[in-house]
Amino acid sequence: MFWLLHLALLVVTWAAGDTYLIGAGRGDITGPVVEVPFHGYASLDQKGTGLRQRIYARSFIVGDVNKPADRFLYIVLDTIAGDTAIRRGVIEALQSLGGEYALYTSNNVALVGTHSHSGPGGWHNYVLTQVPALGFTKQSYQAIVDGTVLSVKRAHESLTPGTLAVGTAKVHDGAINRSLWAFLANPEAERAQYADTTDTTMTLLRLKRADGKIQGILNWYAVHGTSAHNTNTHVTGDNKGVAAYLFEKEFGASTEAAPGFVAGFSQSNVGDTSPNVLGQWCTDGSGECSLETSTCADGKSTSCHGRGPMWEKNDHGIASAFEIGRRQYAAAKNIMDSIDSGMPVTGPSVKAFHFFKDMRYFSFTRPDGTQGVTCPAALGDSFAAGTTDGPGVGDFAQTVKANPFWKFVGGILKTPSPRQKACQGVKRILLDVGEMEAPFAWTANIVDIQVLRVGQLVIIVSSPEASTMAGRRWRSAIGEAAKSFLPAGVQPIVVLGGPANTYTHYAVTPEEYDVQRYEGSSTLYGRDTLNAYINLTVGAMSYLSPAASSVPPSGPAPPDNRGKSASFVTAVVYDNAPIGKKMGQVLSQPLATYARGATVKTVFQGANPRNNLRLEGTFAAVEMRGDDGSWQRVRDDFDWHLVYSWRRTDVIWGASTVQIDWETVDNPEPGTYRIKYYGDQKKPFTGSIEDFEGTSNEFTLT
Ligand SMILES: *[C@@H]1O[C@H](CO)[C@@H](O)[C@H](O)[C@H]1NC(C)=O
Ligand SMILES: CC(=O)N[C@H]1CO[C@H](CO)[C@@H](O)[C@@H]1O
Repeated sequence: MFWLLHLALLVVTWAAGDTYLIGAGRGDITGPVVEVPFHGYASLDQKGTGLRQRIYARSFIVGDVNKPADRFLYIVLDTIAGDTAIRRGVIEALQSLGGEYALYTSNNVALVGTHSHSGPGGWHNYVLTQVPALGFTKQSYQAIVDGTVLSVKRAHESLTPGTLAVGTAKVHDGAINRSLWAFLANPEAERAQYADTTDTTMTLLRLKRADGKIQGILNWYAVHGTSAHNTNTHVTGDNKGVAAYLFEKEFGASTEAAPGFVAGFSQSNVGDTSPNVLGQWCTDGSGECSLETSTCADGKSTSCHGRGPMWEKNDHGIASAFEIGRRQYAAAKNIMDSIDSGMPVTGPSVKAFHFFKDMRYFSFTRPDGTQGVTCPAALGDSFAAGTTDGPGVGDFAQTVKANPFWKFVGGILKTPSPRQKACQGVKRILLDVGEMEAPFAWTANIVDIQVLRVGQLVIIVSSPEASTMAGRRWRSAIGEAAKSFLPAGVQPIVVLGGPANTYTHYAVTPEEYDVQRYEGSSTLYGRDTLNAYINLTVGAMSYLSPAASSVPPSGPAPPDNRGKSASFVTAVVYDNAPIGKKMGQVLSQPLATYARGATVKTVFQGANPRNNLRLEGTFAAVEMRGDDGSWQRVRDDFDWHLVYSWRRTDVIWGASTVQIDWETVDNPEPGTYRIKYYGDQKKPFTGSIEDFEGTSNEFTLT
């Protein structure tokens, strides 16, 4: 009798929506914005020269009100990807805080990159990704770890009972498929099930507190963070950074939003998507690039470039990044308008599982019953060609002489073993990274396997950049498995977030692998990579069932390479103002009057911003004069349209300038304004750091 009643209650709960513990928080992770190579395109020339937009960690916590230890922490980082070094650093820091922070463990923490290609590099665990970053830059690493931990603290402190709802919208103009030739290799019957060649659905989760305020939103949509080109040298979160900025700025100021409202725009099955929605064109004037190989008249891919919606601006892709970000922001706003009639998240329990798996010769049973096997990591020769969004890490040969990091790693290129060659099948191995251990591991052979669940929402946490079709197959397999423990009639909602936890390049379908375009060539563990991820995640789904009371064995720990590397980024020696000039002095004043829409330009005597990252603070600000004559800050480094640029003008003397540009296209009120610059000088001889500021003349905006 009792159990019948219990069952009835359970059914009611599933139907009516449930209360969970919810929390969200944001932290600044902006590392050194100058002189450090950006991570993404792997172009050594792409070293930072300034900041367009601070980058952030955004943390979301969902827990079971009845069993608060059952929770997960989903972190969205404005970085290229999640990473083993960062994840270790964050979990260690949370564990050392003790108390309830000990609840955040490797089992339930997911670290997901937005895949922006415009942030400082040098924080990775493995050699391969350190090469274009000139090694391991502690300052870069620490900024991300510290800012992430702060975002978790804020999310944790905001924890309160609340509800979750899911809504969706189509974003047709946010991405195109950049590897259509490979996509077309998938079976026709399978392709016929879908209208589009990339996933056009944005899925949004709203976290609403019991007091009616909205603590945050978290959504998933697949589009590469490559709107800004490999010639952009200002730090930004690319298109997803724009979307989050627009959403937080507008919605965060509304009465509906709780204090500390956070908007997370998470990446999804990003593999073969491009934000360059106007297609791929040859810069030599020969029209569109070839479908099959993305090459131009000269037979090479170097002059083939994707075009963003604002490509004609010729501004390193900045306006296109804004536009692709705006489209995602607009979709998220649309979902919010009707989410109360959307899908409430229902059902008892919050569960998570994570374990490590060594992918070297892992044999398993494929969905069709045949045997599959994965291989040590390797990159094929199409990897060197890069993509139409920009060259990959692959211009290795060109960087051998120029890059001092090569002397450190020895430049050893290994000949693959016969077993490895056979295992990788059609892939023509260029870099046998999974068999290279000198001076330490070149890339991950041990991967993260993780899935999270709250109610009927299931989140696959994907280390690789899954291609469109790979993501579809993976989600559908996980959805089928989830049905075994969801009540009859409750449809699972399955999303995929990545690249997460450790970067393992790509995962394409076996059919796409056979085509060996860039994404297939970068599918590290061979033709069965995707099937292996599906086998491992589906095989562990019982840990997500409401009845589950244990977590899987953690598996072999990946190597900790944080102490093993070196940095070849030169330290700041000192800063000096030229004789007769002062730090912060204005060298070029703004005009007296501007019409709104114009760009206000001010140049200051400056110092190297690496002396103090000013995390949670600002290098640049705009102040507006109030009626009482007092000055109020109205813009800072958070704002996309306030741009900070640093330039070394005298290397020997240590002199530099800072230019602050305010693009007044961001709806300012007419009035009287001034520009502020905040800097930190490294003093000659003593090496001590001293802060200073600069203030421009007033100007009028009409
Ligand atoms: C994964 O492969 C193993 C080993 O062959 C097999 O026992 C298991 O059933 C497979 N799991 C799934 C979910 O297919
Ligand atoms: C439906 C769709 O988005 N198709 C596009 C896929 O990408 C190619 C270019 O790579 C476009 O030409 C298609 O229009």
